[in-house]
Amino acid sequence: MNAPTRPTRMKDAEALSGPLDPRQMAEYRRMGWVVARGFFPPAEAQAIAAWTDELTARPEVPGEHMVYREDSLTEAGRRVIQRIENFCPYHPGFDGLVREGRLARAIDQLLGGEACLFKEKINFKEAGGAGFEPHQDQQAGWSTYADLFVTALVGIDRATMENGCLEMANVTRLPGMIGPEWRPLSAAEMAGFDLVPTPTEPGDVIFFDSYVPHASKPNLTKDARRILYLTYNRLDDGDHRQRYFSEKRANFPRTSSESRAWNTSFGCDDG
Ligand SMILES: O=C(O)CCC(=O)C(=O)O
Repeated sequence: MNAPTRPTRMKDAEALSGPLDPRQMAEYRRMGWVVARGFFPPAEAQAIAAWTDELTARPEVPGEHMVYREDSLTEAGRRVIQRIENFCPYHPGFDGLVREGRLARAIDQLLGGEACLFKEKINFKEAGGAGFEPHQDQQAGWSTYADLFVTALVGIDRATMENGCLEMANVTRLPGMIGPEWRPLSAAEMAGFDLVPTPTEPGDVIFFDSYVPHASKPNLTKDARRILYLTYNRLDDGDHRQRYFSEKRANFPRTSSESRAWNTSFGCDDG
C-alpha cells in the first residue's frame, strides 16, 4: 500500500461525519470504546504487516525508532522484542497511515475535532511475551499532556485468547481515572465491571479512550501477536508528541534497571 494522498482534514463542524457509522459512534459514546471489524481491507492489513517486518529488520539508530526488549516467559535466557516506538518520522508508509486517510478521519470523528498524533507503538508480544495488568492509559502520567486521548488499536496478527488479545471493560464510559497514576488497577477499583476478551483479526481496529480499563494476558503460544497502537489528542490541546518521546527517552532509558522494574511492576510500559 502506498502512503495515502493527503485529503483535507475535517474541521470541527464536519467532524460529525466520517468513516464511523452512527451505530459505532453511539457505541463509543456509551462505552468509551468500539470495535470496527475489517476497518482496513486485507491488502492494507498486509501492507501494515509488511511495514512492521521492515521496521523489525532495521538496525537501531541512536535517536531514531526505539526498540524495547523483555525476557521470554517461556524460554529462559531468551530476549524478545516487547515493542517498537517513535517510528513514524522514519517510515513514510506508517507516517501516511497515521496522519491521513480514513483512520485519522475516524479519530477526528471520535474526538469531535481535528486530532494530532501523540504517540505510536507496536506491541509485539512475541512467543513468551508478558501480559499487561489492568489499567487506564491516562494513569501513565498522560494528564501532563492532555485530559483525553483516543487510541486506535490496529490488528497486525490475529489476537486470540491464547496469545493475549485485549480485554476491555464492560462498563459505561468512565469520565476519569478510577485509580492513582503509575499503578495497575486493584480488584476493589474494578469491582463494578469485568474485562471482556476481545479477539481481533488483522485489519480490525478497536478505538478506545484513555479512561477505558483494559488488560491482556501473556502470549504462551509459539507465534508473535503484534498490534499497532496509535494514540491521538485534540489538536486544540497541543502537539505533544516530540516532548513526550524526548521525556520518555530521558526518563525510561531502554537499558536501565528502572525501566525494567517499571515494566515489571505495572505490567506495561506507559499505557
Ligand atoms: O498489547 C497489549 O497486550 C496491551 C497493551 C496495553 O494495554 C498498553 O500498552 O497500554
